[in-house]
Formats: sequence, structure tokens, C-alpha cells
Amino acid sequence: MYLRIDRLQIELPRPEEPDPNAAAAVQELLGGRFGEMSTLMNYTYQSFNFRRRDQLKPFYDLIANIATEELGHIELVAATVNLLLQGTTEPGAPEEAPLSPGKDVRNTHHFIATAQTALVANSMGQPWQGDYVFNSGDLVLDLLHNFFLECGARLHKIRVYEMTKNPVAREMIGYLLVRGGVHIVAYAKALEKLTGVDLTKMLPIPKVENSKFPEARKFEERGLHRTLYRFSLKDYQDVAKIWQGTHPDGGALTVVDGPPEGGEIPVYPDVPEEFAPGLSPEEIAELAQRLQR
Ligand code: MN3
Repeated sequence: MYLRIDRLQIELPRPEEPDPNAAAAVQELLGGRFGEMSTLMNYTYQSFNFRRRDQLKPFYDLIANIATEELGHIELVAATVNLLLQGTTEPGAPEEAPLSPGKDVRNTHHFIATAQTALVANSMGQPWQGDYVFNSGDLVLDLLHNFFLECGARLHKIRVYEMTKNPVAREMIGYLLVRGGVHIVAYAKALEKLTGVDLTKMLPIPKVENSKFPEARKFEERGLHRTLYRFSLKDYQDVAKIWQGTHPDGGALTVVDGPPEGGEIPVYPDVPEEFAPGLSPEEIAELAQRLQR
């Protein structure tokens, strides 16, 4: 079962102006082959389908617990897309073509399909696919895949970072570079426990440290790259049997019980030119007042 907390994992800055083409690029980190939908669903199905959880519990706990963190990552990337799209169009009568700014940007689907919010698709508008999930049932192979997936995800985050200086996009990417780094080390540690092979000697992939990115560096200075959050009230305690010892940087690894403090989910304004949410401002205000009584 899942409990849900109505917060984002970090506070996102609010944009000063719309940036719909940055939103289109950021979509890769949500619904691309190496995006957060993929990490979420890979670890989710691997945990659903895990064999011999009774004897191999630390590995099960690690995969299931990271899956839960990934649920918050899709939430954070979706919020970033939504903020970047905000304000691209202005209200107007249909005959004035108020959605025309959406015609000349990279992803018209943001303007036609979702009223200027996130899509479950990549930066080219291709939908996320279930065959991005790899779940062979062989524990070493699945963990090796997860290590590879996180390194591929890191490469794509860095490339999207290199495509945009947008501060909202970069704040999200900086944080997720650090959290993805935790998952890379966690899967390497799990594979070392199983096989004796130390995959951390390959890192970083690609060959650039997170500390080269200012938005990632500030989270590392708070020790977040050595912290595994335990996303449960009392379960998944055995993550500590894998997340122990030292980080490749020499610092001590720690498990934090519970989620990060996080930040507020933005309130998205109505977009009358999209008929979203489909009520007039007066109707919204009247309804809010009636429901609060
Ligand atoms: Mn992630």
C-alpha cells in the first residue's frame, strides 16, 4: 500500500516567464526511456514480482523503497513542466486564436491535449512505454540493469541541463542528479554484496562529478548524496543492510527514517482559453466558499 504526502520533495523556484520549449526538453526526464516514469515502473514491478523476499529481504527492501522515492520524482518533474508552461498563452475569445503561441513551440500536444501541463511522454512527444520495464527475475541481472538505467538517466539529465539555463529546470535537475547518484551507489552496493564486484570504480558515468553543477553541489553540501530516505512509516528497515559503510567520496552513508521536508506544490491558475478547469472565476470562488461552509 502507499501513503501519500501532499508535498514536492524540494521547493521549486517560481518562474519569471514561460519557457515552453524548456518544458518540451524536460519531458524527456519524465516520460523518456531513461526518465522518472521508467525508474519508477522498473523498481515498482521488480518489487511486485520479487522472489524469496523472506530470505533476500535487504535487496527487496532497497528496490521497493527506491521505487517509492521515484513516485515523488515523477511528481517533481511534472511540476517543473507545469511551471515552465505557465503563462505561455493569454485569455481571449476563440476567434482571436488565443492558443496561437502553442502552434510555434516544440510540443503542440501541451496545448491541445493537456491544457498546458505534463504529458506521459518524452521530449519528442512519444508516449512512455511498458516495454521500458526490465524485470528478468534474475536478481543480479535486474540490479545490473537498474545500475545501467540510473547511469543512462544521469546522462540524459546532464544533457537536458546543457540545453537550458532555466532556473526551475536546473533546480529540479540538480536535485535529481544527487538523488539518482544515491541510487547508482545503492545498486552498486547491492551488487557488491551479491557478487563481490565493486562497480563504484566505474563512476561517475559520464565522467563529470555532480559537484560541477551548482544546483547539485548545494544539495551535496547538505549530505544528500550520502542519505537514503526510508519512505515508510515502519517498513523497509533492511535498506540499512545495504546502505552502510562509506560513499565513494569517503563520507559515511546514512539512512534517514522518513521523507525529506520538501516544498509546496504550486497552485496552477485557471486557463480560460483552454477551458480549464472549465468554470468561470466567479463559479470557482462561489464553489470554494460553499465547500468551506
Ligand atoms: Mn529518480
